[in-house]
Amino acid sequence: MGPDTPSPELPGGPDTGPPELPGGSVTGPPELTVIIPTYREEANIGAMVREVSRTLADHRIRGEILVIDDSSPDRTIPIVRDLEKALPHVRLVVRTADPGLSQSVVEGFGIARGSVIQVIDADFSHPVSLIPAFLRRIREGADVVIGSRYVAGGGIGEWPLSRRIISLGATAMGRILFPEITDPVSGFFAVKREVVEGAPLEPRGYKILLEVLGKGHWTRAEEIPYTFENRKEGASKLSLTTIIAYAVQVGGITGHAFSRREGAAWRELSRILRFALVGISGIAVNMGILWGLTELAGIYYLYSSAVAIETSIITNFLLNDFWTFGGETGHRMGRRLHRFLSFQLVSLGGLVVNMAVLFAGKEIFGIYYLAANLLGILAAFVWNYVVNRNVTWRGAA
Ligand SMILES: Nc1nc2c(ncn2[C@@H]2O[C@H](COP(=O)(O)OP(=O)(O)OP(=O)(O)O)[C@@H](O)[C@H]2O)c(=O)[nH]1
Ligand SMILES: [Mg+2]
Repeated sequence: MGPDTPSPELPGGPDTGPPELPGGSVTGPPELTVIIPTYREEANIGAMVREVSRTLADHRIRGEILVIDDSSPDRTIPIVRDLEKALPHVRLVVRTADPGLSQSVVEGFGIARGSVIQVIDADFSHPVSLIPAFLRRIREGADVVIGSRYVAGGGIGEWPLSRRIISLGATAMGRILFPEITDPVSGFFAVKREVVEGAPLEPRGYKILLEVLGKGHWTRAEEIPYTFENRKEGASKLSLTTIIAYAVQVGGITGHAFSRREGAAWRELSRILRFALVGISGIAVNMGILWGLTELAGIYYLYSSAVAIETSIITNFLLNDFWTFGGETGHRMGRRLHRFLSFQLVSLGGLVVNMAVLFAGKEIFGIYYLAANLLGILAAFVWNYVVNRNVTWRGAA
């Protein structure tokens, strides 16, 4: 389709903006910037830009569409150039250096004129029809709105098992930092411009949302369920380097949280640190009681050990309940007993995890048993933290 023959259903740009919109002026800055990163999307981008355009017009949203392309060798650029001429609210940016999805999105943040920024894939994996709902949530006070595949009502299309596993692993890693967010690596999200403005984003990985959550300025994040559809056309670009880049990114966000000492990721990391310190104190309690009962009271060492283990579970629980999770989940005695019971059961599970890893390490992989036990302790720590965080102290902010 040439620039001179816009199809009749295309909104004509600023002059179609309804005058009753808040802010009034039809030539004023857009409220919403929709960023569409592209690389070799000739098969999708034309239809995608038109669908976004139509959705904005239908909902009377004053918006602009920013296509950020990494010098695609296919027809992506000429297609968007034509649309740019036909639709005044469409802009194309062609990048020539430092290619990458996250880099492109961050460049888009820098030039977006809207006070709200929406990011969406070009391949119809994300439902365009939800864009107005994202904007509404932001208007109602959210700083970040995330399209989630993992809240009730969301889902993923037919993914091969390998992709499911990679995606779940990435999500799980992200959830350690942001336990209240079910899909912290979603590529479909909206933010207030202030969230990313001036934030020290280092767009290395594939998962720009995690970077935004880790380093942006936000307090209220909400999720909207959606079903991820497989790309309509074109080839997938997910690779091993992507996964490595993601791990580096998680490391970077962790470092940032430690240096800044505020924000959601820091709250969670400092909690993990407190949980670890409590665990170490538990070892001291366990050893001290075992020694005292055996040496001073002359009790058979295995009986001493049973008392020592249970005492350390109790002191660990109390320290975690009052300190690690700050008593934020209610002080009523009944609730506390309930949490204790849960903690006790999780600790037993930790014992099993520890022994299973010890056994597998020694018998299957031939690792020296003390080294294998260290791995077991690490695995039990991860188990204890993750399960207690999400079950025993599920509600902790
Ligand atoms: N600017 C830019 N955009 C990219 C780059 N890589 C991917 N994209 C775009 O980012 C969006 C998501 O990329 P996809 O290739 O769809 O990634 P995916 O959804 O994980 O995998 P598939 O849909 O299976 O290909 C699409 O709009 C791509 O065109 C890149 O290096 N630079
Ligand atoms: Mg895709």
